[in-house]
Amino acid sequence: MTTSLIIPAFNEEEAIGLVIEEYYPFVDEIIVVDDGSKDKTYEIASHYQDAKVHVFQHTQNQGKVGALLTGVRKSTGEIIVFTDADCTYPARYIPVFLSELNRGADLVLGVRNIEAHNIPLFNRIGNAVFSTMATYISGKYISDGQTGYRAFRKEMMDELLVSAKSLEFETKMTVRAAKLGYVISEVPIEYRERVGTSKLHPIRDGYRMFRALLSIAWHETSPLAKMISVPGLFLLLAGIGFGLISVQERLLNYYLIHEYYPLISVFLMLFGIQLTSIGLIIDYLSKKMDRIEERIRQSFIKKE
Ligand SMILES: Nc1nc2c(ncn2[C@@H]2O[C@H](COP(=O)(O)OP(=O)(O)OP(=O)(O)O)[C@@H](O)[C@H]2O)c(=O)[nH]1
Ligand SMILES: [Mg+2]
Repeated sequence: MTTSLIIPAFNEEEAIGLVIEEYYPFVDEIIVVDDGSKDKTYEIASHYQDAKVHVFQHTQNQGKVGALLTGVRKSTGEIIVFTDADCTYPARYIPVFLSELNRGADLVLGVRNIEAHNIPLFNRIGNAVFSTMATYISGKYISDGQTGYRAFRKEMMDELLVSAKSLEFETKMTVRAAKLGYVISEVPIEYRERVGTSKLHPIRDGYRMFRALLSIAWHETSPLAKMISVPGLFLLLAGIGFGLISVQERLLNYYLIHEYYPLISVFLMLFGIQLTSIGLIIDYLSKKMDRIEERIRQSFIKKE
């Protein structure tokens, strides 16, 4: 089976050459997708073009997911490996990934356990939140759902139908694979300090992370649970609103202009909390049912 490595690269002139050289002996094809870089990334990568290394360019920046998908489309291998263009993920794990795939894994994740202090604090917090969410949604323990170093068979990507444009891509891919019953294998890997400057902007990326989490929660929550929880959350917010108005009136005027507001506030908050909790319980049970169904389906497939 042939292996294609996909490297999305955005302004990585300092690292891209080192990454191509390091991975060269381990794979059959290297696809570099330059994501509209403003520096010399494209020129440097092009320098390595040969029968094995292919370099593609987005004229405009499309983000990491866009670059990964272009890479998958252009690749010819049966096995796809994703890595980053910043020298953080060592190439020496590729043989381990491939042997995991041969042993029956469908998706191999490089779990950043070794030298994990090299992961920026902001990313570490994000990873913890995403991985907890992935574990809750999929029912399988996922320790690093956001890792960018992963290997899988190309056809799995088509079956997963991951709809994501931003940070949620990696976690959604992991969650969907777990939910559809694919075997996930975790390989502990070293995470090195990045070469070149970090592109993290706490505010911009914090906002993106928040949106990504909302997107995953929205897509993975059962429809009935949403129908109950969403109105519940609105009632809770309205209750808090009435409560805050009462507190403000009490502090500014020493008496309440709207004397029924505290009562309305408590009523709305209690009702809101109840509805939200019922929604969450329904969601939990429906996820459990999905898993039982999946297990029954799997046991039928094995018997056949
Ligand atoms: N940030 C960013 N990365 C992109 C983009 N397009 C492709 N990439 C590549 O995606 C990979 C991951 O991006 P990184 O900037 O390393 O993101 P990170 O690992 O979360 O954070 P740092 O390494 O601290 O910057 C790198 O290989 C980038 O070159 C893009 O639009 N933005
Ligand atoms: Mg990085």
